[in-house]
Amino acid sequence: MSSKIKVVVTGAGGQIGYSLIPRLINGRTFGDKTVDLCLVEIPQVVEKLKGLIMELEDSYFPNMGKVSYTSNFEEAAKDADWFLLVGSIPRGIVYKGKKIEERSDLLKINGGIFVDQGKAIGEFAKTNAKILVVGNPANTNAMIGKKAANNPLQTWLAMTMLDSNRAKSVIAKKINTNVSNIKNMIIWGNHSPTMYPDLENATFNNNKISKLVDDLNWIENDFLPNVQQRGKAVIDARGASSATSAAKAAIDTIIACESPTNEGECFSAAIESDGSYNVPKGLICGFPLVCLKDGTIDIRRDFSLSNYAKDKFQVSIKELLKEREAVLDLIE
Ligand code: NAX
Repeated sequence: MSSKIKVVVTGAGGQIGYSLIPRLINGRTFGDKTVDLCLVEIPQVVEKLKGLIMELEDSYFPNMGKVSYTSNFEEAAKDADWFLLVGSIPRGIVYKGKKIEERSDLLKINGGIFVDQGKAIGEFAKTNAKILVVGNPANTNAMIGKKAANNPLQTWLAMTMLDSNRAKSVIAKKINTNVSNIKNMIIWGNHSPTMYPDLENATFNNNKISKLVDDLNWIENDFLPNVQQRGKAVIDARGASSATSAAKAAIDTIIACESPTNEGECFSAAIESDGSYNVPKGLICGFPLVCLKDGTIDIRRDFSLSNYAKDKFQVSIKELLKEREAVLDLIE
């Protein structure tokens, strides 16, 4: 085995955590590296992680390194290379007697967590640490965390890979092919129902999908709502939010960030805007991303957007600006 990596997972006792954590040490996600895991939970839940650790030990993972658990995030953050910030209150559960359905409620409850976690990551993690925020509202949580970390060499991302994978699945069914043949499925904007899944720039065997599916009625009334509302559809169907697909998407994001992107391709995640595509600077926004040869994650800036796409993207940018407005006290 070539080297070691330390990965911190918050919300480790939750649904996504249960599906995600074993895949971090399966010898594929981080190649042949030995993976030290630090699992983080709130004090009321943290002791239950002993059971998960027993299961990991019983699962025969040759790449598993040291596994620890804690409710002290600062302790967890020390010298970590990767953070999967999953821990937060999901939509749909009852919190302090109230059912949490609105993003505005999620913003207030979860935003505070990311100030403290951001500070600890900025101070104690590796300088080149990568941080993937999964807990919702993921984009704004990542913006709050990045601001608090104040460490420009660390890479903060919010997850939109699940939306990209969902969109690939819908297109693959429509054109009757395997999901692996669909590339460059960009999710622009926020991980929320305002996101814009970009069918115009997606490709199938190097051909634009838009040439195969030239059906604006289907795009507008089927494809977009299907992808944008899929999270809610899963909650309605199973009584709980997406877990195994979310875990797989987090793994796909890590893999995309761990090795250089193939020429002509890109992957989906939200990253801090530098003004590319006229997105206001500082927002954490869904873009087409590439992993460069030195491991840097960068925005791919050579896609063009039709007026139709720009209008859709604007709706999501406006929502991100509104979310930023709502948490100004946490980022000043
Ligand atoms: P669960 O409620 O099953 O698990 C969340 C866990 O986080 C709980 O065990 C809780 O004790 C823990 N937690 C809460 N605050 C914490 C803190 N400050 N430090 C450490 N742990 C903490 O939810 P789950 O289904 O696993 O979903 C987790 C989050 O992912 C939710 O916010 C959910 O909305 C979000 N999602 C994001 C997706 C994305 O694509 N970005 C898709 C799936 C999912 O909806």
